Amino acid sequence: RGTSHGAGHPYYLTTAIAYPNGAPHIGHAYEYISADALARFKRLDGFDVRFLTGTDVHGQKMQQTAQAEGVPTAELANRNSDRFQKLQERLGSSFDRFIRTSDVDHKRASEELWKRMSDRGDIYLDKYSGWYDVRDETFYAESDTEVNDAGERVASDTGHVVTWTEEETYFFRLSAYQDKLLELYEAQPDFIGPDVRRNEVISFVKGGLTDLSVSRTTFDWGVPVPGHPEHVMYVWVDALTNYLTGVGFPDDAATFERFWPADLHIIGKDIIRFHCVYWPAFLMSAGVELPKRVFAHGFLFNKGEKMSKSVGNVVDPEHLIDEFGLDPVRYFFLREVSYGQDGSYSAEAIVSRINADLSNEFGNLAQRTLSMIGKYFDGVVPAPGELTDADKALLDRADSLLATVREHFDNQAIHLGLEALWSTLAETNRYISAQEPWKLAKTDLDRTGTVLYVCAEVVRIVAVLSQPVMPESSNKILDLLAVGDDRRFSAVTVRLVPGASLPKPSPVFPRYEN
Ligand code: ME8
Repeated sequence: RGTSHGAGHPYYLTTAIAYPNGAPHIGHAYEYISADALARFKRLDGFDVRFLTGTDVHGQKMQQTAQAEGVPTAELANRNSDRFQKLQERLGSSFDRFIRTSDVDHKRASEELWKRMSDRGDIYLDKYSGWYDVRDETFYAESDTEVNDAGERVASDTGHVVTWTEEETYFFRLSAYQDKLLELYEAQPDFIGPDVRRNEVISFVKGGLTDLSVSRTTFDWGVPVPGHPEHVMYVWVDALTNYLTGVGFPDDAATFERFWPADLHIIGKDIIRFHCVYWPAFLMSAGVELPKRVFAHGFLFNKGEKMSKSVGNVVDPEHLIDEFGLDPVRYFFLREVSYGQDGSYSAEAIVSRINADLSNEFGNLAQRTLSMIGKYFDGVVPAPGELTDADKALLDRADSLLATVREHFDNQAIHLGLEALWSTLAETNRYISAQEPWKLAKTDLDRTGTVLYVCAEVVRIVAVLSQPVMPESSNKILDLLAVGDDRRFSAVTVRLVPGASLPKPSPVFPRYEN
């Protein structure tokens, strides 16, 4: 693995940390699956990956939910954080740490970041009065709110009800960072992806930044402000700091120096302002290096409709896995939705992907190839003879997949990586139909062996490169091809070994029958 592309270089990626005020939903599952596929690809490609995820337990919403349920806030946080962690395990997420912002080392990291911002002169005490959305834990200027038909004051962009708050709080001098942020977006064009989000952030910052209220005194569920324990930090200050805690800030210098700055923060499109405006400003103030990239995925909708408890269309991700299986669900979301855009899901769409893409395109090709190797060659990988132009073209195409998939995954275009793999499978299915190895077997066994060898090679390469998306199924296929564990990394150039005995083939992607 030392000679592989990543050559053991560190790569640090994170997901957003969810509010555990309720059960996880499909939107959360989608974020975890996609971040996990990116993490797994980097590992496959030889990087020393650190993948952080977890829960964001503080804030007014958590405290209010706990009060409404009549349980202590810490109990609600623990109970639901466990559910988020179990979901990730069920999804096959390969995280290295599941952080909860109640963890002891996180308090230490948050205090340290605060002190550094304060030492810089960017924190001051003042009176805050304005509108607050508890659901999104967001402050709004009056001009960003309106009165709805029901006579309630709501945030103009989300329609969520806001409440008037007036209290003495600490402020962060965000206004001082407007020019520095604009320079950042200019100098580091990759800082925000996709482009539509970058443009959104730039126009928000150009519109002018006001100082940000960063502490609260009307409730106590949070990290106390150093030296002023009657204040707790605004939940987003400590939440964002989790990315530093996760790599040992400030005490474990070795881990921190190895993995910080983060290579990639994966988040949903609704929280770009926090990650692309507040977060880099906090870090600049504290004198900490900035992350290299923030990528915002889109929102998932149930048959095009927003998922909500009142509509009753919230699907438990565990039920989808029970019904369709883990790898098909992972494949579906990553192939069906253009990563970075909104997407929709439905049982019909999932079934159609399972039957068309997995069962027909990939499963049948693997099964036909392997069973013919069984039938005509006693399950021993045939040695290829002289290659025709058609053979060479197909193998060249399969050999180029690693570079193609790498480029797409490095741009977070997961769907395009999968599209490249599947269009090669389609090409291979056309090849096998044209070559008709089942007919050739009657007249020319050498040529049959060459055709099956070429097909088996494509199946092997696609299986190696599908591991980040479908770890279990891809590995089953590699088992059937007798590809050793030491040949399942990105060094796909090692061809199948003629003469190797294969196990008895069994279908990996059954059709979904209702
Ligand atoms: O925002 N489709 O937590 P959260 C896709 N605690 N993604 C969705 C989604 C949907 N329908 N609904 C939510 C928070 N998400 C903060 C984050 S990070 C320092 C703190 C995504 O539980 C959402 O965009 O509301 C976010 O990335 C993640 O789920 C957690 O959302």
